[in-house]
This record gives sequence, C-alpha cells and structure tokens, in this order.
Amino acid sequence: MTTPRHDWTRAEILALAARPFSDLLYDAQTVLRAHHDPHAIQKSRLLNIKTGGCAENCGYCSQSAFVKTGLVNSKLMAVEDVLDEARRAKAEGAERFCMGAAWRELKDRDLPAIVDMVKGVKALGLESCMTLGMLTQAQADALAGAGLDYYNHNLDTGPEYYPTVVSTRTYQERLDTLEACRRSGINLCCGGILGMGERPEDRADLMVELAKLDPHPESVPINRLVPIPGTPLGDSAPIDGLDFVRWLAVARIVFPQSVVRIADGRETMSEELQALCLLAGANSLFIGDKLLTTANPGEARDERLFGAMGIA
Ligand code: SAM
Ligand code: DTB
Ligand code: SF4
Repeated sequence: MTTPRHDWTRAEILALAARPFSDLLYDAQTVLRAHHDPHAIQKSRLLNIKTGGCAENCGYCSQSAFVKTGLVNSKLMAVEDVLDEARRAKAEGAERFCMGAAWRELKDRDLPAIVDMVKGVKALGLESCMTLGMLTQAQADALAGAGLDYYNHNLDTGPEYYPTVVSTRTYQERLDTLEACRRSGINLCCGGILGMGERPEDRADLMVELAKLDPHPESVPINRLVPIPGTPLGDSAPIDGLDFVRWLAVARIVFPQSVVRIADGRETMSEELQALCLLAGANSLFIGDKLLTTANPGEARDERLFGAMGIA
C-alpha cells in the first residue's frame, strides 16, 4: 500500500514521467492492484443539463459565449427530463450520474431545481455528481444537504499555463470552490486536460496542485483535449497517445487511492490505446455515446473493450 502524499514536487513528477515506459506502467499497475480491484471499472454517465452561453472563456470549450461553434444553446432542463435520462443511464449500467451546466457560477434561483435533481438521482440508487461552475459556501452546504455525492471542478492545468487557457477566472477561484465543497463534506472530482499546448512542467504542476488537496480528490478525471473548431484551441495537435498513457500512469502513482478516469478524448482512441490507458492504472470512464457536447465511444465499442480486458 502507498500512503497518499501531498508534497510532490515538479522535479519528482517530471522524473516519474520520464521513466522507461515499461517500468512506469509496471509501477502504476502495482499501485492499482494494491488499492483497487484491477478488473473493476467505475462507470459514470454525463448529461448536459444546460447547454452553451457560458460567461467563462475557457479556450477548449464549445459552450463558452465567447465562441461560435454552431452549438444550440438551451435553458436548464426540467427536473423530470433529467430524471428520465438518469433512469436510462442506470439501465445502461452507470453507477454515477454526472450533471453539467454551462454556468460561470450557480445562481441561487436555480438551486431548488438542482436540489430536486440530486434528490431524484439519489432516489434511483445512483451516485450523484454536479458540475455547475463556482459555488459559495452556502450553496455547497445546500448541495451537501440534498445528498450530493461528488462535485466536479477541474484545475485543468498548472497555475503558470492557466491564464493562457482562461482569463475570466483565476486559479485561486477554482481552489476556493473546491475548498467550499470539502468543508461541506462533498467528495471531489477534480482533474485536468492534456494536449492544450502545455509543457511537461505544466502537467507536473497540475499533479502537484491536485496532490496538495488533502485528502486527494476521490475522482481524478484526465481529459485528452478534443479540439473543437471555432474555439481558441480548435487547431491544437492531438497529444501523442503513448504520452497520454504515461501521464495516466503518473496520476495513478500520485493518487493511489483515487479513481482515475479517462474522461474526454476516448472517441478517437483505438481499443489498443484505451487498453494501455487501463493498464496504466485508469479505472473509470464515462459510458454512453455522448459527453456534454462531444462524442464518446458508446455501448458496443465499450463492450468489446471490457470483454477484451476481462472487466465485468
Ligand atoms: N462549467 C463547469 C466547469 O467549468 O467546471 C463544468 C463543465 S466543464 C465542460 C468540465 C470540464 O470538461 C472542464 O473543466 C474540462 O476539463 C473538460 N473539457 C471541456 N471541454 C473539453 C474539451 N474540448 N476537451 C477535453 N476536455 C474538455
Ligand atoms: C471532466 O473532467 N470531464 C467531463 C466532466 N468532467 C464534466 C466533461 C468532458 C466533456 C467535455 C467536453 C464536451 O463534451 O463538450
Ligand atoms: Fe463554461 Fe465550463 Fe465551458 Fe468553461 S468549461 S466555458 S466554465 S462550461
């Protein structure tokens, strides 16, 4: 068993990431096996409960009001419609239902509907997760009171590169919302994106910042940038597949007790590359054929992957 550490340095993480591929994967797989069932995958399902028109300017996102991507904006979905989707997700094998809204921050006027969604999802026997932008302490407490299990709020990259990607909020504001969730007792889902033109140092810094959170986030989603035409990062070259695998292995070693998720970016990965991601210690993914606005492999492809890997 590895004790989670909160004092990782940039240099240590860069050294880890630079190890021979087989050594790195062997160690990551060993950490996975010491802390988790290596044949189990945590399955989440995402639903965009409010699409587009977001007041933030995140350079990777199709839902920012600063960009034209052809996306059709919509208002917050009705509670019953959200619960219909949650029932479907449960029938498809999801354990956790994650609801995302393209908001800079949660407004108190929307809180009653959000609380009803959390309660309804819980009543179906699913874990609940919300990602709604920034929260005040009172809002986090209200979500915790409704029974919310997880809040997703990513740090996305290292603090030095962050202002290049988004300028309408600060890194510290991200950390403040995470702290509010922690105080209210909600589990954290917090990770980042690789492939936005960041240096290895920025990836290492992301891991350092995530590792400072005490306890570590219970879920660590690692997204592979999906370049969306019309966004500032729409022309980005995709991150090399084996490089992505390396960083998943680093995340597994740095966050031994956390569930590490291959989040966005699976749609364009071969089965072989996804199998390597799982060998590197990732043990969670989103099921279904759609994430928020981007595509995901869906049931038939995932069944082949799970079958090949011996995952139930
Ligand atoms: N508005 C909320 C927020 O920013 O926290 C929640 C939704 S936001 C879409 C959730 C996360 O999805 C982002 O933090 C980012 O890590 C990831 N993401 C968004 N667009 C992406 C893209 N094109 N490729 C990969 N990951 C993406
Ligand atoms: C996370 O790290 N990835 C999810 C979830 N948290 C909310 C989102 C992935 C998809 C984002 C891009 C899209 O589909 O538009
Ligand atoms: Fe808004 Fe979230 Fe997209 Fe940023 S990532 S523009 S906060 S929906």
